[in-house]
Amino acid sequence: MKKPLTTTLGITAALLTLGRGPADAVTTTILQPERVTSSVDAFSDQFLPINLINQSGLSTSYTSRSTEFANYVASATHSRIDARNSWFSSSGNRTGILTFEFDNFVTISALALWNEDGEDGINEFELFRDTDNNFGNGGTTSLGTFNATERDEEGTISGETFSFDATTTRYVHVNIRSNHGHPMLSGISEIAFKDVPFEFGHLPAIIFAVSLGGIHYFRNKRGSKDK
Ligand SMILES: [Ca+2]
Ligand SMILES: [Ca+2]
Ligand SMILES: [Ca+2]
Repeated sequence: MKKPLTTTLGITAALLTLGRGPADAVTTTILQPERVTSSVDAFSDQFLPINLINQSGLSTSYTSRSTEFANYVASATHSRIDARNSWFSSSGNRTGILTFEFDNFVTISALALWNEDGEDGINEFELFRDTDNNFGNGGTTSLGTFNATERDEEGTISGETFSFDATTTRYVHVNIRSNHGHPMLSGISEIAFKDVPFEFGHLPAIIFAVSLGGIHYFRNKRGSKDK
């Protein structure tokens, strides 16, 4: 009797799931996006979205995919507005969508944020992964809704981590829904992501699962032809 292809694929999927280990078992590093765009204009040429990902204003620099994530976010601070190294939306736009892009598919499990200080810093935002860099054409999956802490106007800005279930994607949208009270605009100092590295130790299990699925499929196909 022919085993349906869906059953074979189901077994393969289950084995693939078993092949994945806990992400926390390996060191996670900080990941720098390649590009960032905004759905709204910047306040001026001194406050472009690139200031969000180029490490401008951070107290110490990091090396993407090398520097350990948690320790870095806990210790690095960002300077305040004076140094022109943050992003600000144009006047009249307190909300907007920032789109981050990686050169290849990456697996990420957290966003690191250095907010803007004071009431122009962002408050509520929803995070999405997407099949492309266009928020408006669908293909999005929500990774969660979060609230960023309001930062002291007088001090340097501390990093903050927002965790979500590990996901593989090339595109991430930050949909900014509110700020901490500024009537005209919103700003962010820096954003990076937590990289979940590919675990080579699980490669044999994944190859085995895929092979098994293929063998099941072709055996069943041949078996049904014989009868
Ligand atoms: Ca910056
Ligand atoms: Ca401010
Ligand atoms: Ca899309």
